[in-house]
Amino acid sequence: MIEEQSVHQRIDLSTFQRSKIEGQCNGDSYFTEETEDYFVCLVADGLGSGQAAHDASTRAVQVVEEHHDKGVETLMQMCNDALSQSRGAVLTLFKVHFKEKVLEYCGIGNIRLVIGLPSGKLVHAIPKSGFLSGKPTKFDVRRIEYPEGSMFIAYSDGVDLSSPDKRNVMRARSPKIAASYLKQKCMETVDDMTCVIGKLT
Ligand SMILES: [Mn+2]
Repeated sequence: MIEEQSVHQRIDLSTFQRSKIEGQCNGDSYFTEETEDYFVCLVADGLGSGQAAHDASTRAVQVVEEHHDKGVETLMQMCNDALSQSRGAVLTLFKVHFKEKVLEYCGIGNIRLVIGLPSGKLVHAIPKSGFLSGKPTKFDVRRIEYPEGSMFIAYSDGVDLSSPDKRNVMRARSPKIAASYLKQKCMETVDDMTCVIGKLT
């Protein structure tokens, strides 16, 4: 289990990852970065498992790491290009613009993104089905306005959350508390798992 906690200027963040088989390489990869103006997060799951899956998801991470100042749609296109001649990957990318209080997101395949508003309402980002491997694809970027205190959780398909689980996460006082709750829940590992939880302050 690999865990990280960090409090940036605007985002309180907690993440964890676990490989399907302890000690083996994880086919999931993620990346987060906060700048003065925005926060960007990518969660990618390489198709299959092992090294080839890891290589695919890492390619997407490298793109976002190097070019996170670009727009969501451009980054999706660049990730897609980077994934040609690879196993392919599913991924969700989102960018939070602090000044506008807008979250922009785009997803292909089975990476979940749920946003919990302070009112208790949950917004489920609906990803497009399929995966990226360099084939021409149109990307549908959505945006929502978020009030201060909203939370988000992005996770790969190794994590299985019920509706009560999601509500518990969003009601938690901090991402760290939410992550420790989920780690208990997700003891049974059927697939590589990655979970990124954040609070927008
Ligand atoms: Mn998976």
